[in-house]
Amino acid sequence: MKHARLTIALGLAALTAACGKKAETPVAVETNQAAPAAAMSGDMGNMAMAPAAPASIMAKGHGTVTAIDKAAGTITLNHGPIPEAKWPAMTMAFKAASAITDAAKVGDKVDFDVTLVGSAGEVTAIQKKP
Ligand SMILES: [Cu+2]
Repeated sequence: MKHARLTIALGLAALTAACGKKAETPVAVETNQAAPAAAMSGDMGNMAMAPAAPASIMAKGHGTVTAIDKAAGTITLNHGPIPEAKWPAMTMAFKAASAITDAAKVGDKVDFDVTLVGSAGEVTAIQKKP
């Protein structure tokens, strides 16, 4: 009995340790990026991959459709602030699938879902406001 209890206690300790390690991971990543000297002698192909693509952010927005380019697959929206991306209100073009560019019309007031990567974004869903 005593032995079994000890095993459980050790298991919990291991879990706790794992959590602590996870929290430290971003620090390790930053350290790698701040050490280009070591990478210089290495493979240039890896260097190009090193500046990791910015994380994508899923966000919701509200705005007005100001242009649609079905051939280019873009929709331009005059949108309000998007706090998830720390974006102010602006007018900009987003990538959009044909289902979205076909459904939307210039002048529509819409709520939309958007996936943002850096300064670019793709509208993944759009809903016209009544
Ligand atoms: Cu914008």
